Amino acid sequence: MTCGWTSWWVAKQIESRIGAKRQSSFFKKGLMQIKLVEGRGDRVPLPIAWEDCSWQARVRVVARPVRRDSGFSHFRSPSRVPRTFPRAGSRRNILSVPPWKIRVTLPSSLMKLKSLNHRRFRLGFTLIELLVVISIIAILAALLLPALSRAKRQAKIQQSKLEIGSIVNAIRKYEADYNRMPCSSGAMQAAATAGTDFTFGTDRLPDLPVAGGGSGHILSGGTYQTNNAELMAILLDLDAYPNGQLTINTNHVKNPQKSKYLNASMVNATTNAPGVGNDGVYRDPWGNPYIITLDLNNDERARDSFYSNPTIAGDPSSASNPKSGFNGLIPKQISGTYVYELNGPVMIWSAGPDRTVNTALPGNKGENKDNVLSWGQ
Ligand SMILES: [Ca+2]
Ligand SMILES: [Ca+2]
Repeated sequence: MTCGWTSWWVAKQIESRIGAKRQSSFFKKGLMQIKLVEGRGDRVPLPIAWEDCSWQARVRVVARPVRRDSGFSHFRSPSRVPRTFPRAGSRRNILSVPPWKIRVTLPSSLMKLKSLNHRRFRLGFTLIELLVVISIIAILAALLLPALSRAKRQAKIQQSKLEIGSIVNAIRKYEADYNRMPCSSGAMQAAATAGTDFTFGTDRLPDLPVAGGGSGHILSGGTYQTNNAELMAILLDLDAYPNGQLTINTNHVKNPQKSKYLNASMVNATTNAPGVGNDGVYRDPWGNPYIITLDLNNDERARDSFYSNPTIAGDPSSASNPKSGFNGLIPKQISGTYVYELNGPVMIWSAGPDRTVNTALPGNKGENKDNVLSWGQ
């Protein structure tokens, strides 16, 4: 098979080299024939055949015809045209059509001239074939990219679940060793004053993107606000944060056994980097801080400042009043209103792949649906 563009190009070269006008060129039974119009209008069929294509097959005339003496009678009939074909595999091949000799020089070993009786094969591609291959690759890429994106998303969710589980285990081990929760005196006092639990929220951090109204700031409790860096200082036994700021665990006052309860990756960054940053904040795979709530009023229930909201925690499919809690949360009546708590001492959650929360939707809807939780999943 010969690519059409190359056929045309070679034909034009032959035409220019021998100074003849090309009437037409065509393929017939795999044989390219170029009809020339010379002198008295004789048609000169030049049998040329080659296999494989190349973009720049060079053609050079090495012997010019003696026009009048030999005339064009040799070529009046295609049947009288000597069918001389180049030898297959030679770098330079002579197409001899007396009195002309046309040399076709192959630019690379990819193009080989062969006789028509020789078995054909090729190593090159036509433009159409290349376009077909490119189109197939594009279609496969379009099919694979969403699957890869989903796989990457699931991998991050799994990573977040593992990290949340590791934090829960670290807190429970610390509690078992010291018979207290790993937190500062400020958190303890705030919880005691409010008579409730304490949430390590987004203090001194960018607010979570929020839908449904509100600031997206996750409150801690009372007048004392902080984030999970305090917890990490104790669980990782950090005397100072990587940025040099002293922690609440300076001189190991909160962890005198100097035990490292958590194996978290430390990252040389302050914002939006997964892992424990220079500021000591443990961020999820999407760069948002883990929100952690500890039971500090010792009732073995944790009340998170976000998921205690009945709008978020109430199960919309429940017909009862109050509604059943989303993912196992328990409604508790306080001063005529209901809040929701977890039947356990620790709650940890992440805003998930969309990095967003919604204050007006239940926990299993909208922006809250992809949140990664330490409970009920
Ligand atoms: Ca509690
Ligand atoms: Ca979310």
